[in-house]
Amino acid sequence: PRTIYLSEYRVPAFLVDHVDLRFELFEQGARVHSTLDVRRNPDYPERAEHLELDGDSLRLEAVSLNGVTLEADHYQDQGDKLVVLSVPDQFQLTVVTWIEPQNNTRLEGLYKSSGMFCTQCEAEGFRCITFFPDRPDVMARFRTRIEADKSSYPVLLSNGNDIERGELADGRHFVTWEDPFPKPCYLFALVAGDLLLKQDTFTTCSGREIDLRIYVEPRNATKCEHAMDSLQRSMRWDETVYGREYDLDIFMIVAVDDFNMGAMENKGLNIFNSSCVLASPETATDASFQRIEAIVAHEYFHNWSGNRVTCRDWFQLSLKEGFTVFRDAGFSADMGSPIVKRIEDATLMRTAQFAEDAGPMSHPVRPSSYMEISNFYTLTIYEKGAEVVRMIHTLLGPDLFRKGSDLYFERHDGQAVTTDDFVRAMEDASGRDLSQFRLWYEQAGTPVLTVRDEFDAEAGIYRLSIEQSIPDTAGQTDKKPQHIPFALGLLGPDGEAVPLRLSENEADAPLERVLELTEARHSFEFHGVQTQPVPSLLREFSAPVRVDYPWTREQLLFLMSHDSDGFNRWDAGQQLAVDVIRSLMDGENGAVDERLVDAYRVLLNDPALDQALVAKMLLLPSEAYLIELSNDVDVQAIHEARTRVLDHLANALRDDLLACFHRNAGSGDYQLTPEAIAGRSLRNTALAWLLHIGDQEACTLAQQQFDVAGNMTDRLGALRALVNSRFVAEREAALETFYQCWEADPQVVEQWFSVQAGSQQSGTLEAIKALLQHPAFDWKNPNKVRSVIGVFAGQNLAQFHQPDGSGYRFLADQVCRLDDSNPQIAARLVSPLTRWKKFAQPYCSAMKEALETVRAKDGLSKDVYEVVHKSLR
Ligand code: B3K
Ligand code: ZN
Repeated sequence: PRTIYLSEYRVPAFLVDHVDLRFELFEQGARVHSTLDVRRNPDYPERAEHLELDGDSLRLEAVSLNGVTLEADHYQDQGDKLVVLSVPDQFQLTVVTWIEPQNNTRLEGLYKSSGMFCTQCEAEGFRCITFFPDRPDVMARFRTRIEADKSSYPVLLSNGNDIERGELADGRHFVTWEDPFPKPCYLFALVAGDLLLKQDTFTTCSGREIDLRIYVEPRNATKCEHAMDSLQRSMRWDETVYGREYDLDIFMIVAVDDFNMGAMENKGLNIFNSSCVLASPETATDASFQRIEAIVAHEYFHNWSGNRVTCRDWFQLSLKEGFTVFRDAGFSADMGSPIVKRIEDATLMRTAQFAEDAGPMSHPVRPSSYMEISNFYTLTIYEKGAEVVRMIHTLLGPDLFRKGSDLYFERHDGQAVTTDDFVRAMEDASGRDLSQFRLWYEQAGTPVLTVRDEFDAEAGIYRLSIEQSIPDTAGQTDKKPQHIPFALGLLGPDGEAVPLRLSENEADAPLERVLELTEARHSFEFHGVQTQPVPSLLREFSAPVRVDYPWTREQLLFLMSHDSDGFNRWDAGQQLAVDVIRSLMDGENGAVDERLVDAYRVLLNDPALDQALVAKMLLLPSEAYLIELSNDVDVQAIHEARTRVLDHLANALRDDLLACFHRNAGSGDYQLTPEAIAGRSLRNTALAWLLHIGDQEACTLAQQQFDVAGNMTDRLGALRALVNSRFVAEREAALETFYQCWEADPQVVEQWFSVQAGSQQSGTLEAIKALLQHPAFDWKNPNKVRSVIGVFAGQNLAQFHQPDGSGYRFLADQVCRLDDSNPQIAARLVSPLTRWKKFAQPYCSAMKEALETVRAKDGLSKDVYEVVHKSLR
């Protein structure tokens, strides 16, 4: 496969002003008539003789230019390109193609999912529908006419407004849609099916009434309320916080079962993975409610950050994704608990994005090359990209940031632009120089800040030295220092905030500062400090960096109970737990530090603490995070040490956990407030810990909760606790009952698969293989594949990393199998194997061997090829 480079970017040779599409949909295939109004791009440096259009898996039926059918010697059908020879300066080109949506298992372009037609065009799926300049800087107005059998496909949807509909012969009908906004073809969408409509309205800030529609399969009629509610709140929030009003008269969401990603922001017609839109308290957990709220918001926010202002090329993907993730994070924080949201985001960064940044697929937020763009929808583009925008927000402050975003939207409305354009708007609006800051977009790798301090009691000076270094990553060495906002505070002996005087007589010194690091080495002096303070570093995770500071356990315990920054209280608890777990791995048979037990006891018993924060603080660092922090990783050793700490805590705190369980019994009705969510989380954590140590009383409580729970969070919490316990008979009975009860609901069955695939007890390789044979498992449905294979290989680390390599061979086999039907999913699944260099023997060699078997497969897709080759080199 060919590598594409950012440096090769050229403006398009031809522009398309208007696209007229006509789809004839049949069971045995679809005929697509496409008429393009094309003209030469005046900005293209030379005169291009021929027009080149992209295509993929298309059967070409006819080509005509200005209404005249072209003879075969006037064009070349090269399969992935249609070249129309010697074209005039301006013309109309009509292309007719035949495609087979019913056989499309890649789920890119036009395909069928549970009987309905739907599309996914980002990044390069439109070329699977018709020949077109499939690049985001070609923006056109689309008119789309859809024709299909009326009884099977009563609902026919595309972008924009429906302007005409009518009957056709043979029981067929048509609807024509027109989208007044020019857009790149990756935002095109079409849906045809027998769908139920849930409708509501939204009145915009300027008083326009928007018709909001959610289309689902009829059986899902009762699961749309939360998505509708989330949509309305997102629309209001974007008006209030960013001044962005919705621009069409209709906004539609369609839920489809087979979908590679979470959702897609097609103009006016968002298409969602069912699991990211459908929810009811009986069937969805708190986590899915929150996920749905965030994704509905994310896709809605794209209407401005992505659609009105789009990307010039796919190297700029983070322009829309990083910014939109930043926006949806702000929304989620405002809708729930900001601390919890920040903890979740920082956890994802530190466990998964840092790992990506240190692995073979590492790339900058703005990559400079790729083979397959689908492989670059990564945590780096999305989450690190959002952190980069967040740092701009921190450096500018909220008001100048808003001025910057207003300028960005105004200056670039209707354009396809670059991350650099985004930064320039921020600079122009604020007057700040972000030239060094731009390195965040260009350099891959996670900066390491080495922080050391000393206290000069006599002079009353506390000195902090900070050194930054950025590790070498795949293809990038000798990096320059980056511009890092570093938030900190100092705590005095009673936990009080110490004023941060950077000069001797500074009056009204702040209690928290954001230091701006720009050099490889800085030192700061804080004056007028009476006693040795405890530093609170990188508050709220003010930059996506690692901090190396020689913490003592006393300091961490102190921060855990005194830091005014809730995030750092949580972080201190994590560091302490990491330290305790690691010391068990180093020293043979060391005992668990009783101070950790005491700290957890306080958390469990002090009702004055923010319970949402407590619920997070009680969760021990995950195995994935512990692995990320280590080199030459022995997974089983990490698993055993972590399990020992968990055992010890659960035994020592048994009564406190039971009390916590009962105290958080919850009231009857299901609420989604941070308090209610925290209560359920605490209750289920307590249950899980107690079942972990085989507590009989807790087993009975779990069975009761499983039977009577009025919501899925508690029911699944009980099931998960049982499944992870040694109560075999109870576990099997609960799994059986659960399936019987929910087998008709795909979203619930996915959770049922996940619980088993993630289990320490039943999630063994044999059990996983059995799940693949289960009648509810479906290789063509990405959610099912993810809920079994993805969860096993990506989350059940102790079971996946078998010293004999059986877990790895299993994964390699499944990747090869999926590579033929759905390469995008296959390329994502292979990722746990790509980190082989990080692991100790025998894991390391066995992982590498498994990767080599994937590499040896015949006809490997470009997607998997790129990941496997980069990992083995
Ligand atoms: N923009 C889509 C991602 C589509 C990826 C296709 N391979 C979802 C989102 O980020 O909103
Ligand atoms: Zn997005």
